[in-house]
Order: sequence, then C-alpha cells, then structure tokens
Amino acid sequence: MTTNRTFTMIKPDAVENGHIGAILEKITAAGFKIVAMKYTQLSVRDAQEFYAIHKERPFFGELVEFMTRGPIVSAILEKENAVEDFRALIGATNPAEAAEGTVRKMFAKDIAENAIHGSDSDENAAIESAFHFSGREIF
Ligand code: IDP
Repeated sequence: MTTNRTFTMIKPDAVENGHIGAILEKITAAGFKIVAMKYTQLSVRDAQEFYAIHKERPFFGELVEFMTRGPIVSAILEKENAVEDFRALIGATNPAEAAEGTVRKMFAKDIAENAIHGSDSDENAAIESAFHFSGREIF
C-alpha cells in the first residue's frame, strides 16, 4: 500500500550553507505539495528520540550533535507514492553514492552531513510527522 504523505527535514548543514530555497524549489518542482512546514531546532532529547533506532550505532553521538547544532526546516509533503518518490529525489544516504541531480548529490558533504531527511516507510512517515506537528499545523 502507498500513502500520499512523507516527512522531511532540511538538516543543519544545508540550512547553514544557504540551501533552503534551492531545496524547497526542487521539492515543489518535483510535484510535492507542502502540507505542513516549520523552521525549528531539535533539542538533544528530540534528536535522541527521533533517531532512537540508531542508538547502538557508533555514529549516534555524532548524529545527535549534528542534528542539534542549528535550525532545521521540517515539513510534511503530499504526492502520490510520496515516500518512495521522495527517497528517489533525495538520493542515497552517502552523497558519494547518490545519483546525479538528487538533493544529496547536489547539496550534501558526506554520509553524516547529508543535507536532508526523508521517511523510509509509510509507517515512519506517520510517526515522524506526528513527532513534529500537531493536527492543527497540518493543512
Ligand atoms: P537515511 O537518512 O538515508 O534514511 P539512515 O541509515 O537511516 O539513512 O541514517 C540516518 C542518518 O544518520 C543519515 O541520514 C546520516 O545523517 C546519519 N548516518 C548514517 N550513516 C552514518 C555513518 O556511517 N556515519 C555518520 N553518520 C551516519
């Protein structure tokens, strides 16, 4: 089954480097409609909870530090087949392996500071959206 929504964050590196506008342009040009969006900063507790699945990984501390070091843009996006199509738009986790023209290929530095998040399943899209937005912030 496919749903029509996914969740994204433009990560602190891409915000610091001034890429918010270019990334949102790519997202909307690809046919995604923004149904929720905010400019915010994760607390350490937020990042630990959001990435809890990675808590045993060696890079967990680095990931939490990175994701909390500055503001992010979080958003919920709507499009047919949103999760899969958005993962294709952002490219592989490691920008060195990402396809030409993908967001990570264009704007990411390395596997840690990789510019953007996209949910990896419909279930996680719903969980991550609810983590960041209340019902009345979603249109
Ligand atoms: P994804 O974001 O493409 O779904 P995940 O494997 O879920 O990739 O990893 C979550 C995030 O953790 C990545 O986007 C990246 O920021 C960070 N990360 C993943 N693997 C590494 C690594 O080997 N070193 C440092 N950071 C990593």
